[in-house]
Amino acid sequence: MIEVIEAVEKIALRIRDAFISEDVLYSHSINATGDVQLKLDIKSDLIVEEELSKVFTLKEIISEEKEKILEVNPNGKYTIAYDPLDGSSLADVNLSVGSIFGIYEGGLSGKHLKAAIYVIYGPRVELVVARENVEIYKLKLNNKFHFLKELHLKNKGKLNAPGGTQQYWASYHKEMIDSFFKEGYRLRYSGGMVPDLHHILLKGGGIFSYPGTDDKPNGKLRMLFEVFPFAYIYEKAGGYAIDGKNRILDLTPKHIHDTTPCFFGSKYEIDKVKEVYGKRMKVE
Ligand code: P6P
Repeated sequence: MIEVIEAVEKIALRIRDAFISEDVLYSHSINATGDVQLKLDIKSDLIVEEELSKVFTLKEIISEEKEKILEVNPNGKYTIAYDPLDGSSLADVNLSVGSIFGIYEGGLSGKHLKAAIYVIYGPRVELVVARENVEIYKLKLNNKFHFLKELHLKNKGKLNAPGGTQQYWASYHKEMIDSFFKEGYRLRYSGGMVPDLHHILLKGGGIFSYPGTDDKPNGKLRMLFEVFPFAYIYEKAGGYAIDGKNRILDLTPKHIHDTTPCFFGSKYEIDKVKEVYGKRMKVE
């Protein structure tokens, strides 16, 4: 697994450099999920594919930007699913963005995840690696990542990151989000999954939600590249990740680009989601 982490470190340096050298204008191409691609999306995807293809323990790589699975080493052990530059449209307004990696062995359901990694490109470049623990590393001037600390979620937090198009939220979802604000939670939502979940992780607790809505009944965030890796990270940090009723890591996608509603957070907040959504599941 160390060879995968070392490849991600190389990827992080090359994408960081691309932010400085490349323009961020839109290209004329569409990705596998139907998103218009930024030139940085395409450049980042090429960088990731190039670096991961050299890793002998990787059998296949699956990109959020590509329709199909790519076999890179027939004798490899792992499959890696990645979002090369999540929230890339935020890059052209100079907000933080990230790269997300899920490393799977023996299948592509939540239970097959063996590690999860993300890189956040902000005022600092930081790397978070979840195996048995969750560790954060900071990029120093010598272009090396230095271990900072382990990350842990407390029982309850103060941050509320409510995703999704509010006009399409179910009434009970809106009431739940408002109830957190009435308890004094602070709104912290940038529109970037990596910085928004990184924020809650580093502050030790809170809730990030991207529910099913009238316009997106299965949510927006992709299971393999985004939701499973962060569910793994949050659980290893002592938190929880559910789809409203089920544990995220108990789910299995039917297609590699499947999405799911998702709630990530500490115990107090996720228990509230279970209470509100559990009632709805009974009613419906
Ligand atoms: P919305 C970015 O496009 C992204 O995929 C995630 O990084 C982010 O959490 C979500 O979409 C934001 O979606 O609908 O709130 O703009």
